[in-house]
Amino acid sequence: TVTDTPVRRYGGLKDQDRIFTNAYCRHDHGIKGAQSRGDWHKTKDILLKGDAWIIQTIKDSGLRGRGGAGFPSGLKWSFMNKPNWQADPRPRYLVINADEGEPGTCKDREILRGDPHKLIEGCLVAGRAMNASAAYIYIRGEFYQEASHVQQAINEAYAAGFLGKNACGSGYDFDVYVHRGAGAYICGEETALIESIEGKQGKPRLKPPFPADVGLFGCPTTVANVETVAVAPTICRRGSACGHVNNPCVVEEEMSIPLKELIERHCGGVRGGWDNLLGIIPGGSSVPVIPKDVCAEVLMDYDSLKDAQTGLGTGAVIVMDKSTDIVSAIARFADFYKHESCGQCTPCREGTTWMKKTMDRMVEGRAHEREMLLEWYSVSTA
Ligand code: L3W
Repeated sequence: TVTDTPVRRYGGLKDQDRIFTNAYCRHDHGIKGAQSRGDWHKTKDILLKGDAWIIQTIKDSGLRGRGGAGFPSGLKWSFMNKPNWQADPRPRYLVINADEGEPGTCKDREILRGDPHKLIEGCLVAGRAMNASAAYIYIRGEFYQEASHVQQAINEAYAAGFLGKNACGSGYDFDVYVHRGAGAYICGEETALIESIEGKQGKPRLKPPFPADVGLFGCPTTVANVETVAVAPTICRRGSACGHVNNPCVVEEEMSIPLKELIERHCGGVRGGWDNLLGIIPGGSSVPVIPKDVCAEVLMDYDSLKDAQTGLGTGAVIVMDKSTDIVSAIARFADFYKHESCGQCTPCREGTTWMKKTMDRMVEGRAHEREMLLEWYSVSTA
C-alpha cells in the first residue's frame, strides 16, 4: 500500500481550473480548437525537463490511476526507469487503456471525442517520462467515432511536427498508434489488453511479471488509463501544487483585517505553516513585496500598508512560500509588464524593456553587482 499521496483539501473546482473543457464535444476537437484550449503549449519545454522531472511532478501532484485501481501514477511510471535501464536493449512502450466498458462508465469516451489532443500530448509527455519510443492506444471496438477523432488528432500532430522524429523539436522520437478492440470487456484488464494487441485472444496473463518488466511484445510497458495520461501535460504546465496557501479563494472582508488573520481564516494558512512563508505582495503585482516579519503585523488598509512601504493596490494577495525563487518571480512580473506595455509612452515602453533585461541578467547570474532596478526607475521617471 502506498500512503505518500498528498492530502488534498476540498475547495470546489473553479471553472478556470478545469482541464477537460470540451465535454460533449461542443467545440472543435481538431488541433486548432485544442490549441485554443491550451493544448500543445510549450510541450517542448516539458519534454526538455526530462524523465525525472516529469515523474517527480506527477508524484507531487498526487495523481492516481483513473481506470479503477487508483495506483499512484508517478510511482507506476517510475517502474520503467529502473537503475541501469539504458543497458536493456528492448524497446519500451506506453499502452493507453481506452477500452472503457464498465457498465455506467462513460468518461473516457468524452475525452476521446472532445479532447483527443489532450490524450495525444499526454502520450508524448508520459512516454518521455518512461523513455518509451511509442504509444499504442487500445480503443474499445464499439467506439467508432472516438477512434476516428483520435486518429485525426494523431494525423494532425504528425503534420504539425509534434509526433514522430524529433517530436516538438525536443530531440526525442515518439510514435503513436491506434489499435481497435473487438468488443470484449476482459480486454480492459491490462495483460489481456496486451495479449489482444499482440494479435492473440484477450486472456489475462499471470502477474508478476508486471508489464513494467515484461509487457507488450515482451518489452517494458506501462498500461495507463485515458484520463490519467490526458491530464499529465496540464499538471506539468501548471505545476503539481495549486498555490502557496492551502485554500486559494476570493473573499469579501472588513477593511483593516490583519493580513495574517486573512490568510489563516480564509485560505487555510500558508502551505507548510506560517514559518514556511517567505513574503507577500498584498495588492496585486503593482505594489512591493513585504517580508514575513512585516506580514505578521500589518493590517490590510491603505495607511498600514503604506507605512510598511507597500500598498493595498487591488487587494489581491500573492503569498510566496520559501520554495519561491523571488528573483525569478519578479522577473516573471517584469516580463508581463514589458509584454503588456502599449508602447505609447516612452518611460513605460523603454523602462519595462530595460527592467525585463535587467531581471533576466539577475536570473541568469549575469547582472553587475551594482545593477539596480531603481536606476531604471529614476531614469524612466526623470
Ligand atoms: C510494477 C508492481 N507494476 C502494481 C501496476 C499494475 C497496474 C497498476 C495497478 O486493476 C482495477 C479494478 C477494475 N510493479 C506493481 C505494478 N503495478 N504493482 O499498477 O495494479 P492493481 O493490481 O492495483 O490493479 P489492476 O489489476 O490493474 C484493477 C479495473 O482495474 N479494471 C480496469 C479497467 C480499466 C479500463 C480503462 O482504463 N479504460 O477499462 C478492470 O479490471 O475495476 O478496480 O498497472 O501493473 N509491484
